[in-house]
Amino acid sequence: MREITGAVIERSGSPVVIETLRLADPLPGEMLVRMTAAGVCHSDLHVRDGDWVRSGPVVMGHEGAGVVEAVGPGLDPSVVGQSVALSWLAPCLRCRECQRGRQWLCVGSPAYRHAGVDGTPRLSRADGTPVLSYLSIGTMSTAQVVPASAVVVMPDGVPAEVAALIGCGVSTGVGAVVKTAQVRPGDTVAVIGLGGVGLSCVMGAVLAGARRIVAVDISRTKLDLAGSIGATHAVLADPASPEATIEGIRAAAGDGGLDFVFEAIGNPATVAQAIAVLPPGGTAVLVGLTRFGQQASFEVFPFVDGGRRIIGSNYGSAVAAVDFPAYAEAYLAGHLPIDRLIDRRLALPELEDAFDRLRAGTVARQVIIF
Ligand code: PAD
Ligand code: ZN
Repeated sequence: MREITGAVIERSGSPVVIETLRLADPLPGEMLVRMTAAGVCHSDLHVRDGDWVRSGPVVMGHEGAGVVEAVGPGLDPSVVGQSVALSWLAPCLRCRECQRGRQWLCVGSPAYRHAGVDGTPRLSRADGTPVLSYLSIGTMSTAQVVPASAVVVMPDGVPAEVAALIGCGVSTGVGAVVKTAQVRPGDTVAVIGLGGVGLSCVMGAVLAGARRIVAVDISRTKLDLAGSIGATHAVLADPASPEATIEGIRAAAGDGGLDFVFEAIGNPATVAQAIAVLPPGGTAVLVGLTRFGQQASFEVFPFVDGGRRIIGSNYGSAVAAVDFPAYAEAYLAGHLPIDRLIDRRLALPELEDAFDRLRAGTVARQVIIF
């Protein structure tokens, strides 16, 4: 048992309160991790703003890195002291999807209960009230007890803030391109929405050898950032005239048209644009997540007639134990400039301000440094 400091929301839609909490020791199958960095992803904002209904009280955060401080009974203690990145989908390793290697579709993960491996929380308030940990890792806290299958050791030399981003935004965006869509050298790609996830799609497209990479956002600053990491064309989107945006993307894609378009916002209007912009044979890859219950629409005849496709990409089809070290090595080799995505570092008590900036769209990726 120890005391930690965590960013708690009472329920979806409530503001963040920084609280001192009690953290129980790890059970078999769990590890105690001292957090070193935690990214602020729009998925946290979906929970904070009540777009997604989740139970509480819950410690926020699902993108993080840390150092293993202790392991539960029966686990190999040699991991103690190692720098790690955390997966927000701790695979159960037993369900059919895990067994067939599709861990991003795991149905038995403790993450869905936002608790420890046995389904009970490790955190509590001084009065004994149990407190959940978002996706079982609740990274916006000084330390957490997490499922061992969420813990991935990082190669030497990877900064904590880079490891944190590998835990969500990078794996989601790069993986959508190289794993889910399997973009090939010479392909033409567009990315709509250039936050941490969309900029990671751009990095993934560069890694995959895409010939043309069309970046689309309402912010010129984000377009410039995308250009500096390898986007070849920029389209300033105007939400008031979607037709002009669609024409701009088509023109930037050139004669061959787009092989793939990645929607990295989670807005029905831009989902519709991603589908509308496709040439025959093109694929829309939906990465952004909407509010619960939202629907998008498209004209059916040309979609079918043109053999177009729509695919959803969860967690960039990540198998964390394999992909996280690979992305880290790609960073070290200079092939994934992950550090370039980070444009603000903050302390845990500044989290509400960080959410304000994310809501306003004025930042790429913010990272809490512990
Ligand atoms: P973010 O808010 O940092 O980025 C969104 C970007 O979209 C910003 O740069 C905006 O300026 C831009 N934008 C907003 N409206 C428009 C518009 N109409 N046209 C063009 N650009 C626009 O978010 P993020 O990068 O942290 O996350 C993006 C989404 O991805 C979000 O919905 C999040 O919940 C989702 C996500 N999905 C997964 C997954 O597994 N599929 C994982 C992690 C995050
Ligand atoms: Zn995320």
